[in-house]
Amino acid sequence: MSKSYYITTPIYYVNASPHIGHAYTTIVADVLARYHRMIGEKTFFVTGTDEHGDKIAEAAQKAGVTPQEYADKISAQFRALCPELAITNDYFIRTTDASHIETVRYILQKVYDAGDIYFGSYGGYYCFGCERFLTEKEIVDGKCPEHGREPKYIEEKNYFFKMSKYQKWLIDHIKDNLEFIRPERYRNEALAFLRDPLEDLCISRPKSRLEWGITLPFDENYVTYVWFDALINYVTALGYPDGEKFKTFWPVAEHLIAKDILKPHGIYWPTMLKSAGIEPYQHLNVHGYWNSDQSKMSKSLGNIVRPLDLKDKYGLDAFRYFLLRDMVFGLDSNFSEEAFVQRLNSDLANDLGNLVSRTITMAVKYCDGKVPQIDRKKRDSVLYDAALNAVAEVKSSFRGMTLHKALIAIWDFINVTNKYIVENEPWTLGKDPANKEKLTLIMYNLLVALRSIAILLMPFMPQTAEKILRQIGADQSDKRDLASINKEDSLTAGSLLIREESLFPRISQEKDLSHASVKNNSVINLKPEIDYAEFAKVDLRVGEILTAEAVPKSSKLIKLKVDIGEERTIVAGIAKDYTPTELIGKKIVIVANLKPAKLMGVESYGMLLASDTENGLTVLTFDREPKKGAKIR
Ligand code: ME8
Repeated sequence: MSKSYYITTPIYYVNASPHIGHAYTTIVADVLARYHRMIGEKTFFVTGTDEHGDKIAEAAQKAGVTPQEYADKISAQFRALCPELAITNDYFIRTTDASHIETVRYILQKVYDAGDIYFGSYGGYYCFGCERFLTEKEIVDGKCPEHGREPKYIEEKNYFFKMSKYQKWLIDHIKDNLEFIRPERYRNEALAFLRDPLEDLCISRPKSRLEWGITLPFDENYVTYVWFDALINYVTALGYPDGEKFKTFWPVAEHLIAKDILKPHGIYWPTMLKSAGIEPYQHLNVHGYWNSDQSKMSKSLGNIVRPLDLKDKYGLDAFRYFLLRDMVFGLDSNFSEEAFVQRLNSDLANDLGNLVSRTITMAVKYCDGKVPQIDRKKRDSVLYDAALNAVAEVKSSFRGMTLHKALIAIWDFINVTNKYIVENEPWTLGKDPANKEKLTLIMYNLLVALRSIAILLMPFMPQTAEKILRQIGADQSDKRDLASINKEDSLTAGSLLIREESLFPRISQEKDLSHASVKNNSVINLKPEIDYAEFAKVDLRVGEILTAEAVPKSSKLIKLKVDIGEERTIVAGIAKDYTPTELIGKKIVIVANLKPAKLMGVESYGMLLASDTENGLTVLTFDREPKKGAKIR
């Protein structure tokens, strides 16, 4: 029997439109689903929307419509995003679906009958952003750190789930199954949380305060707490309790979330499942945040990047590639359109796009526009080995949820293939008819390599993979899976090669994309006033540049080692204005407490200050010798 695979995304709140954070999780889930289908596993992929609770009721009220009307509208936006991003979900769930309401009530009754729900009174600080009561430890400076809002003290009679009863079981389960919550940093975070006694979970809201929810099966006056409702979607989607799908897919359930919702998924959900007599899910896969200007993207901060804008501007596969390549799964990443364009130009237009276009152009020219017939015994080995290495790396990256490494491995293979062209110089061989056999063999090997690259790219960049396969004359009956890579019959001699337009046109970087600077402007565009306390939060230091080197493949970035009393790596966008050598020894100004950010794969721990001149940038320095590491006031 073939293996099965079940992948879920969070179901998104319908209080705001999708942004790249949502798009990222859904795209990662899609890559996983496509990969597992490709390796022959029976796959089920679910995404959807979370539609009950205070947040939605509040947003609907503001918009002057009913919660249902509001939910219908925003849920439709999330649903429409799926085909736009080539998402191959098998099911789209809404928590307002009748089947879901029925399942939630069924599970509540089961947990109630097991004696795990009681009626009591509770007073605590409630964050409407998190839709949950916060513990004292979670409140920082009187506010919820996630939403920057003061939680509200609420005291009322409610139903409680005996979560505390399952604390020991959960700790043991997490410790016995080291991959249950991954990567490791999030397992440790969950275990750290479980070091304190677990409080019982308030799972109801009185209808007198909130009506927009699922009525409790055992008390008409209460609706279900939104998290208790939402988490259950993962089993509703499989037809729990009776569905055949539940039997097949629940034992292999993989949840995918960002770190914001680790607690409900890592603590509430497993204990709920345990109480309801359902086995725990297999893995909780947790990724970091896409930040914008170093803070989490959120509607309230107004730093949202809309996925469809980027897709429309640069193309879907470029967008998918950038998100998957630039985020190390588990860590935060800072979104910058400039870094996006750099990747598009270097990895996609230069490395991949050029490889495909020159290979097809040469193959059309030297092989009469068809896949050539060759003597199988003479098949070359360099590219075949490189393909097998890439396959092994890709497989291990999928096992370990390190998708960026899979892309690095595919690009290593692309680069080996580009090198093969340079070393073999088909254009020189083509000048002498005596080289015909050798040239044909080289072109054949290159076409096989293009096929392998296309197959490896299929989960990540499905449209690009399809375009490459079409150009090398592979028809739909071609068995497109990892096992077919390098196989002798993977190309059909005589198939017509089709030269198409370039896969990724280069984007001009003349216009500075990320730093809109105001020059020669009669009105100075000042930012809003801040008080001294806010300014004092910025830790400015004197730093001495110890080493400087260009960041590979980047025309703008330089990696610096700077001494500010301790050694720091800082990546600065000044390569157009300074050579690395002229920077060494300079005393500069550093923002020392900026959150680390990754630029072209290099982690940067701070930022240097610079300003515009008529012809580029100038780095801020001093007119008297400053003390290294000194504070700037
Ligand atoms: O929490 N970076 O819904 P939600 C990366 N309804 N991913 C991000 C992100 C960012 N800046 N912002 C959002 C909810 N996400 C609940 C879930 S599940 C039973 C209920 C992604 O609309 C990421 O996957 O706030 C995160 O966990 C999720 O959207 C939160 O979506």
